[in-house]
Amino acid sequence: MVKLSKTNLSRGGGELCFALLVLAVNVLAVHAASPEIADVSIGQSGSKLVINYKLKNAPAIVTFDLYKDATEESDGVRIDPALLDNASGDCHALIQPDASQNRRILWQYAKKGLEPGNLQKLKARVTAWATNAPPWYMSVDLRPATPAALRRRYYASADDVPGGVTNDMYKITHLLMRRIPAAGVEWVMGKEDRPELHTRHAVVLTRDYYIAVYEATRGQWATLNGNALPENPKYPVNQSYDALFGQNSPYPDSLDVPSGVGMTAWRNGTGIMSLTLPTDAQWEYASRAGRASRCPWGPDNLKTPDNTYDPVVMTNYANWGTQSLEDVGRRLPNDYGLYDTLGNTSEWVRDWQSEGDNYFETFQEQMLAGMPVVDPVGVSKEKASKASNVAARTTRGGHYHSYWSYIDCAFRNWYPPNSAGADWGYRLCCAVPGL
Ligand SMILES: [Ca+2]
Repeated sequence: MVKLSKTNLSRGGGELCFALLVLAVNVLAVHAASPEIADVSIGQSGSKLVINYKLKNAPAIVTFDLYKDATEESDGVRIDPALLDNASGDCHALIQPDASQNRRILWQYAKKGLEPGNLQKLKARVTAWATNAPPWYMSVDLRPATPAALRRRYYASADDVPGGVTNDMYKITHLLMRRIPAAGVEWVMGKEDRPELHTRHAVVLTRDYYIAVYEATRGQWATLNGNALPENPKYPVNQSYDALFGQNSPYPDSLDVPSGVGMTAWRNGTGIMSLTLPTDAQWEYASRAGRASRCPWGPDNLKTPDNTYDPVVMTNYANWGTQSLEDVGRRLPNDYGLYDTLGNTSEWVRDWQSEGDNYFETFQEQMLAGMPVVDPVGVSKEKASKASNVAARTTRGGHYHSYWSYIDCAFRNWYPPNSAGADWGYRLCCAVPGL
């Protein structure tokens, strides 16, 4: 639905003569109760621009874009989202529907060095994201003093994330997560030429999920717990699987997480009760970022003449073969904007080791019927124990001192769940809606 209107503004005794063109757009949602934006208008309050709107029908996460020099035929010039990062009010958050209530987004353009003369012929595009398909980025403020209502903010794209996704705040005081478009996509997991890994097989994940842009860091863990920042706060935090989920975690037989463990602290500190680690399949899907190739940054053109992969190119993307952990986010991201999936630390995922036959036995019926495996959660503890005489949890990706052969989206390793040390880190994940 599109709504167009024009408004003139005045401030004090001066006539600003903005020619305002207002455009409201709502997201087409699948369900009957689709959120709808209505009655958008632009006004001014002091040195703030005010965008008014109403939200109808269903809760939604509301974001907005602003354009200048717009016409009825053209959006004009999009105002750099970086200039809008001081917007406040009813935006970038979950809003409840109320057709009788005007919602307001406030933008302090003067604090960005702009004057009304820079902002002619404005057009505002207000977007309501259905809660089952929320914006692509979610930022969670980990500082305990932050009021719960302000803790979670949502952004339409990487460009809209305040300060940019590589800002240090997302490595120390905030948790930045990216929605992974997984629902209903059939993809191929595993690797044919690595018999110790899963044979290639089709998988379908039935839901999107949010996953952290970075490995969890020491600084984030300290912030969450109200502690002083440690040395190297942007290094990955190293915790064992047991430290996160407790000894004898019953997963996948039960999702219960006892009190007093690391994951409980993450959940209570963020207010996101679905926070956890990705499953093995969720991790690999996110790491591949839509590619079938060994590494998420490119296909065979990265091979050297002797048919191995170019370690120099790998080094651009992954901290491997070095002597030390490093700050997260120093290398290049994959196509989903995730950093360090294949290097720095190997990342715990939820599953028990699910090697070869003990994994495929779990899905024998589907596999024989040629069907994809749906939402795999790995094998039972019993099967994991049988495979290697000790039940071990799975880790994914290589680490800072690993071999080049570990730098592979299909690479999988496993360790006793009480293993703790610099090799092991993790990447948080939560359900959509993570609201
Ligand atoms: Ca990693």
